[in-house]
Amino acid sequence: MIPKTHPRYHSLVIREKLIEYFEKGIVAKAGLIAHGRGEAFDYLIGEETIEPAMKAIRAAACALLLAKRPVISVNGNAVTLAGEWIIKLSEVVNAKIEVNLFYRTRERLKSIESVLRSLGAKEVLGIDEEYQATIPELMSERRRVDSRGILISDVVLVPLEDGDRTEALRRMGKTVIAIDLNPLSRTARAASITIVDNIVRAMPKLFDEASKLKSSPRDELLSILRSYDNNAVLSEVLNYIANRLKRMAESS
Ligand code: PTJ
Repeated sequence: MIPKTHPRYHSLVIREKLIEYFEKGIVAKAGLIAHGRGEAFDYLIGEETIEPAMKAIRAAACALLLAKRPVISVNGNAVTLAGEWIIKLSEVVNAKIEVNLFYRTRERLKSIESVLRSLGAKEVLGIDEEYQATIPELMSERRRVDSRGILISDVVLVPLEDGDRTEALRRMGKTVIAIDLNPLSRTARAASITIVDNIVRAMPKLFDEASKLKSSPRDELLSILRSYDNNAVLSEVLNYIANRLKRMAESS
């Protein structure tokens, strides 16, 4: 039991949940390592949603609302850290939910499906073998996609993705929205819109933004999306980190 007064209470609660879900077979072993990497980058941005991330969240909300066939791709870490927000967001932007795993086993697919269903998901793609298709040129298990979901999607939200698949999805002409705390990762660099923020903070904000923008005219959404520049936003993130560290170094 972690005392509420502990200065890192929230961070410790998240770690405990990941360990618990790892023991239940939902989070992959490498998911625990990935989280540690994410935490290190979260320290660098100050564990808050910074302005460049907010710009990306706004653009991502527009892309999802404008999409004809949006899909939210779900893995072990994403369902553990943001399961309920995945469902809420899918409802507001009318997106399909697809389980897509790097460390793919039948057991993990089924466990993640049952977590999503217990949180209220009505349809979960990526489970039924009958609809299995493959992404060309991709060797990892993540090449297996659902023919009703990612295969025919135009916009895909991929929290905690790997670089190879992000690049493969871009080559297929899809708009890829990544949530990744590491602004230097291949995923962050290859995505169309990169939200450099912790999934725990980014998903509720993405839901709020999509709910607010849902009634906006299409032209307004298009204009926000067209004026978005992912390379410029990634540069803003790096400048933010550099300036923050410089200020901290000067005051210590
Ligand atoms: O459940 P599976 O089998 O699909 O496996 C999932 C993992 C995460 C193990 C798999 O996708 C993987 O190996 O991912 P990577 O290549 O390690 O990339 C994960 C990225 O997510 C890294 O750049 C981390 O910095 C970042 N990250 C980790 N925790 C968070 C995060 N980004 C946002 N929020 C987090 N909480």
